[in-house]
Amino acid sequence: MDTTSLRIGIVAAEWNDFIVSKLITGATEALAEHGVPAANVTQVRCPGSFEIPVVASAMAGSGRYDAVIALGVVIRGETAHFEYVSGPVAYGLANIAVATGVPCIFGVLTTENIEQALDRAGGNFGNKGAESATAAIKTIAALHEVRR
Ligand code: INI
Repeated sequence: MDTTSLRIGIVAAEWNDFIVSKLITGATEALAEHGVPAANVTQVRCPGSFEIPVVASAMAGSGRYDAVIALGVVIRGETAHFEYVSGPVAYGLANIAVATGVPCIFGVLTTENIEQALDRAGGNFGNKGAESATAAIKTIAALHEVRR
């Protein structure tokens, strides 16, 4: 697959920006390694992870992106409504992807504490942003395969 013409949308939450910014870096660096030009990658920020689906929906529905990567960090210890934020984001993205046919990658960390999040944002357990970029490329390739 020619990755140089792929257009990728990234929607990232502002909450926990000191961790989310590491996910964004991981995603953009991985996209570049996969051959996607930086000019083809659009980044949009939204207030919190709960707002990710509505922005992802607009991006996916616009016809301007081959995939949307959603990045955020939801930490249980900081909110009593952890499930009310993380669940809708996950299910929202899955529903948008199926409804539009545009992959919406779930790169939202849902962790018990900050340490677990940092471990997955370039720490001991890799970078979920980079993994999300790879998942986007692989899913686009899979869809090319079944649609041709
Ligand atoms: N948003 C996050 O992205 N991560 C969090 O950990 C978080 N906590 O802890 O509350 C969070 N809350 C904000 C939420 O996503 C919405 O922006 C807010 O409820 C307004 O709709």
